[in-house]
Amino acid sequence: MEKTPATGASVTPPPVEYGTDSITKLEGLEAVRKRPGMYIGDTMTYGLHKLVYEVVDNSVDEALAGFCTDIDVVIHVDGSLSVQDNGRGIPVGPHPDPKFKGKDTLEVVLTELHAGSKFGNGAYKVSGGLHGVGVTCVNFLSEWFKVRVQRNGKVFEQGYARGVATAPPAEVGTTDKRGTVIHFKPDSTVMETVDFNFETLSQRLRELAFLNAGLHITIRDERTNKEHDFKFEGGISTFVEYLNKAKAPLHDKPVYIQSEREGVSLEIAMQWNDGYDERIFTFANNINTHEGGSHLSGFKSALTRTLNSYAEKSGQWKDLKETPTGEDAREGLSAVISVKLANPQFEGQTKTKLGNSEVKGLVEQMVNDQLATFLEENPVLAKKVVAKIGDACRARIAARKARETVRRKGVLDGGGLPGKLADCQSRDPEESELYIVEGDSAGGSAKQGRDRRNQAILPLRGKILNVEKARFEKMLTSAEIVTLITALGTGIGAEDYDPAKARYHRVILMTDADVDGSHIRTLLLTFFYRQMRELIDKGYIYIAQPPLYKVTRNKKDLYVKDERGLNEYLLKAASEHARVTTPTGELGGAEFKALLEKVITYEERLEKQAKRRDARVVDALAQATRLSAELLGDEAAVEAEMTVMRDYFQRRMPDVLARLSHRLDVDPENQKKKLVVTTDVNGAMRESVFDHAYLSSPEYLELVNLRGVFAALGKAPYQVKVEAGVVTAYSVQEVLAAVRKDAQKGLGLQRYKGLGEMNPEQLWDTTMNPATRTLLQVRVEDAVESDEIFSLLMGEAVEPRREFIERNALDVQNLDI
Ligand code: 0RA
Repeated sequence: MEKTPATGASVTPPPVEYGTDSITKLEGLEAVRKRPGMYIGDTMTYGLHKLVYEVVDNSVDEALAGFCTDIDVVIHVDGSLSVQDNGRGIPVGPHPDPKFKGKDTLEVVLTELHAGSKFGNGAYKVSGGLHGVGVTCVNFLSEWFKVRVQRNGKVFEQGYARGVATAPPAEVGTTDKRGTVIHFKPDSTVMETVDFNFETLSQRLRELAFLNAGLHITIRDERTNKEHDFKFEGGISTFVEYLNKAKAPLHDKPVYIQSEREGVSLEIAMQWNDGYDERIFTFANNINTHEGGSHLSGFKSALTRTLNSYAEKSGQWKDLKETPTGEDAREGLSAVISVKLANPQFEGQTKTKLGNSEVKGLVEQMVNDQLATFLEENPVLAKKVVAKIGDACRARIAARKARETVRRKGVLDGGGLPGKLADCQSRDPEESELYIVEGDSAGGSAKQGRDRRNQAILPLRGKILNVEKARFEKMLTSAEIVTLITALGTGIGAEDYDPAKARYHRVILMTDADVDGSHIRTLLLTFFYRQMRELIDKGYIYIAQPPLYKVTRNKKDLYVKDERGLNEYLLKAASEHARVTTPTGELGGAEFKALLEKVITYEERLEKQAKRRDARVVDALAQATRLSAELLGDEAAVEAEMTVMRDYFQRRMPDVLARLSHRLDVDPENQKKKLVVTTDVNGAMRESVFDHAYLSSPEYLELVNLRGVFAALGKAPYQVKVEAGVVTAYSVQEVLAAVRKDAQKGLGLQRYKGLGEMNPEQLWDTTMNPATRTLLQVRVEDAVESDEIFSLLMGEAVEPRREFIERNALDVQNLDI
């Protein structure tokens, strides 16, 4: 087993004396590493996240089998990811099948494609879905892969490098827990993307928590300290309540249907709200079928039929001029459909459409039966729903009339372009851009500054109508909206809207960097999201990035996008002449700049950790002490380091020391010692916990590493030579501060408030010139979350909106609502 880990994208063929099973194993390894796309879809974002789902699916299978209640996913700062569960733990010990020649089961599971992970549990064991290749592929595609199993009172560990075991599984301790931790770092020599996306993972984990009632799933991103905690006792009914959270539901509890027929099991939860959107999420074997398919068609026809025949009998629709359509029945409906079946066929462009044709009829029958009964048994609810559908039908007829009137006036069908639009010369949508600009004055500058060949300008005055709160016909009475629709050329509404007619393939929102600007941007995005979703999906919608600062130096102007850019500029300017003298020598130029960048990184990382621990204590420990995970076990050594820490505070921050205490606790989780430091943070006593896990975590080790770099400079104080003279700095942070302060001297720094403050040339140079501008492309990564955010921010319900804003205070600070 002790082989050198393979380092390249492929693996050297094994020596001949290897047994046959080793050869198959290496063939598997080589095959996966040669063509990863065949196993995980692609080597970009999709495939990267697929790796995580493969691991999580194993844990979910443990939950489905009744052995696991908790799954914890962590994205680590070094780009690795871990998944911990409290399932049975992967079996350890010689594999019973003679085929594997007594090799450890753990290693078989992690190195045999298809052999290990499938122990035939559960009739619907297809949760891997598309590329159900299991954890083996993850191992093969990881630079390193570590597994830790708690099972039968013992703890086992094993490590791999690019799919090759670095040693056999080792027993490393005892435990009274069960479960598996898989920690891996995707291999950047085979994966094109290795940057995990917190939102993408959260969306899937949230879904899994909804689809598996009671399962507790958490995700934490140590790069940003974002975290989510999902547990839904009510399963998909809670999912639906969540979809309707920011809406006013028509009835209290979602309608819940559960049934099974001919090997297809069905679960549906649905609830109407008083809004106008239809949002139906469908799943087959826990996989989100974004493109719908036979389960969705079956549901739709049964819903329309059952409701229509119930309404006929009740006589509630007597006055209607037309029979309500399926769309009327689904107005304001939020629903989740989850089917489980033995051999799902996935079709469609993204292979997320359920193809099994027999499912349509089965779902239809099950919904017909159950929903008819439900309506009979719940007449109050049924009456409300039927009335709502009647309203939808009347509104649809009215909207058609309204649209016909507008169309007759020739506004919507390209009969003429709005007068406010300064169109471009090109008629080729592919190369044409539409800038939607806040305010007439910025609009004027943009018109003068643009490249009229392919850039069109549409100034909008003030706030546009909030389409989240308005019904369709009201929307068409808003002059700003009609102007916008006309300029875009797509038409609007179910019957007229055609995204293929878009006159521009880049629609760029250019608003001020203030509260009003971001409100207008949100209103515009709401409009596109609700009415022209395809334009977003096609990647046509962009947000312009006007600069936040103008820096003037030696009569030259420079535009800087944000805080970070400003920092970078200041460092560059300063390192041209600033130098620092330390006990080990003098630094200047690029070397000095590199050092300052490390100090900035250090400060940023420290800042991130401040939420959980007092940053001053973390800084002191990383800087002055030799505390480490290993040291925790040695009480005397910890006490010695505490003396060092106290001395550090005594010299620099005696006020912190005055209220500082510490103790060594035993962690009930693993019987290991942990250090708890109590400090006064703005008048409140706070505990900062330094346990084994934290002290061995990549984020702490990174701080220690950086501190090592700083320590190599020799002991402070340092002498910083800046233009103004020589400044004494007592820490690297003070060095940075001195340089920053110096760089700002003689600089004119202007913070732009509005686009209107820029003249046409400036606007062109900074924001509109394709050669120099940056644009943000608007994407909808998480339909559920976006839906919630739009509904919360722009909808009617006030309480959840406040809650949301409180929860996300930092992110939406400048959102005026
Ligand atoms: C093989 C067999 C059994 C469980 C597992 C694998 C297993 C794999 C993973 C991957 C992540 N978490 C996991 N948990 C379990 C069945 C074990 C038994 O029969 O005791």
